[in-house]
Amino acid sequence: MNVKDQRVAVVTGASSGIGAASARGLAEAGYSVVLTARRADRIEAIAQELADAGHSAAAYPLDVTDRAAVNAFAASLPRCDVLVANAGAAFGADPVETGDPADWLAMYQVNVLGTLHTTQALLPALVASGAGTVVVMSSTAGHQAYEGGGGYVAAKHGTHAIAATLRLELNGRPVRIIEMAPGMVKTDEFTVNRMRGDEGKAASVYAGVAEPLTAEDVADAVVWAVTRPAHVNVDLMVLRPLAQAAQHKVHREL
Ligand code: 8X3
Repeated sequence: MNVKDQRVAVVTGASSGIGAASARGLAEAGYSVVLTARRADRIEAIAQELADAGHSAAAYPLDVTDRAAVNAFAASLPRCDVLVANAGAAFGADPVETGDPADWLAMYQVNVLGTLHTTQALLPALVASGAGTVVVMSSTAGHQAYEGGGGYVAAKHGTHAIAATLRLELNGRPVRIIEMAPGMVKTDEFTVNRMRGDEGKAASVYAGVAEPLTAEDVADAVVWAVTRPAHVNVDLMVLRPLAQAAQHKVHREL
């Protein structure tokens, strides 16, 4: 296939976890993948790994909270068929009573405005593709509150609101909005970052849980949803490990 004819998938937050796994999955599904994240060395290594395996992949260092940088990135792309708006993070697990407003602001910036910036900037290309897809990575935290969820729950409700609103507003135009809402996923960085580097606290989140979801489990769902025929819109997928019946109902073998 001529590379210029290949459909292009942009993945934000592609340096690790769900983003990196989604980029790998979409490359294997035949997309030319553009990996973006702040850490250039990480995305360049993954792009190289994909290129070595015979896939089309490129790395573009990007902070999704920087609107001017996102606009410049969008202008550099010859086409865009899929956006996986995955970049996101949690900072802290404090109660609302004592949560740090600076953490709340940082979470709003990456989870809500990051999704807004990339979606707005790439929407013209997605519409022009004739069959565009946006995967919005929300969370079960975007649908259900829990103690200590605080600013992350608030921010992911905002991420969910973007997906739900955009789907209505784009009705009649050729862009699908797919919301992925994973529950307990064990990745290298997410919970360690949330617990400010405290590996012990991060490990306790998964204590006794036989099989938390992996980044690859979520990526598998992303690739499945993206590769449905263009008229099929997977509005929302809620993914949890078998051991997590609900946010508060987790089976632990301790
Ligand atoms: C992460 C899921 O349960 O930690 O998005 O909020 S949870």
